[in-house]
Amino acid sequence: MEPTVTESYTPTPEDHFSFGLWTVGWQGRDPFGDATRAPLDPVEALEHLAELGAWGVSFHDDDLIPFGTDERERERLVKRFRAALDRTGMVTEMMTTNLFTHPVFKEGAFSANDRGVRRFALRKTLRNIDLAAELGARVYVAWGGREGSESDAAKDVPAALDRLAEAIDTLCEHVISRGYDLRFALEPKPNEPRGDILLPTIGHALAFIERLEHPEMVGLNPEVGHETMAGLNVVHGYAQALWAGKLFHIDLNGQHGAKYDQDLRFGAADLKSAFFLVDLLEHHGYGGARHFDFKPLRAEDEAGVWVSAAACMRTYLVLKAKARAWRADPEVQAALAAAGVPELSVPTRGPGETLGQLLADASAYEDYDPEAAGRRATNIERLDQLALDHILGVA
Ligand SMILES: [Mn+2]
Repeated sequence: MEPTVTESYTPTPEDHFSFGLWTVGWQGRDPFGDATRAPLDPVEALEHLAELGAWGVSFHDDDLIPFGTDERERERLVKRFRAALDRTGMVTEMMTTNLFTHPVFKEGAFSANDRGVRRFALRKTLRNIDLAAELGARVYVAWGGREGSESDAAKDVPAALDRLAEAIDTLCEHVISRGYDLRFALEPKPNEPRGDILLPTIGHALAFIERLEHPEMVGLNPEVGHETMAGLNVVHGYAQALWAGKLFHIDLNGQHGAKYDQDLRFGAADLKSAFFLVDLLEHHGYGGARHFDFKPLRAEDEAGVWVSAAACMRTYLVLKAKARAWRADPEVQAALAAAGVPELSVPTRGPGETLGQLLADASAYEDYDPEAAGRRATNIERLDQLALDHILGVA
């Protein structure tokens, strides 16, 4: 569709787009190759992202304050970053902890077999939560990159889950005791860097949260690529998190199927899934940041980094406009009705219908014709093709 005056696909802070400092700051180091780009100053990242129309950033402690930095230098770096936030009008909407890069975390952090490592990981996180509160972040993400194993012999998984729960409970206790306005979001991932990671999918994480001392303070930060790596339907996963009231934050990116974590720019891999994801988020009232966790291709130079960051936001806005047009199209509305989609919102039992009435309703069973119902039209193919037509711009 043609963009209107209000749909120029130019992002503004009202769109609530945010980026991890580690995304545009990724130097392209991978298991087989050295960095292809120079380090990026976090303040420079803020300035570039603000120019492009982003609203905020997120970061790991070590993205701003290198591991092992002394107290005086830490204060200087935070002060300088804070001044850049004020200058650019950008917000720190989310923060998280790097519990995966330093060799101390090689066997895990909150669920490491070594108790000293677990206590160190807790203290590193608690310290950064204080900074998150100071900078006004509202969400604190916990991605357990090293929480897992390659050997089932070397990890007592129920005990590891106990320790993981103990850690999240401790973080919640800290937030409550300090009176911070901060919620936690667990980020599921099936594997990489560990062979198998604990809480591998949205479903595992949702079940884990129910066992915590403060489940209301803990939600999810699902990532498009991570669910795709697990071979799962991204839209279904995000929808269930939303349905459970647990979609506290999101990571948007792109991934071609079940292979290494590609972190492609949003929409670059499965456009159809990206369309339905944006439709879900916009139509079902997701209120959090539209946060991108991607890696500009290693083959790109520094200019290419900003091209890819701008493209993430542009694609989201284009898909948002297309999703709106899809829902407003009378032909689509007729096709949705023909496929019975709106009927799913009608409860299966009638208003006030008792179990006895259901059991006594001959039309529901004794007189029901399952053979005829088995022959009914579902009209899914036509509806799905209409979605493709909208995505392709020929509707
Ligand atoms: Mn990823």
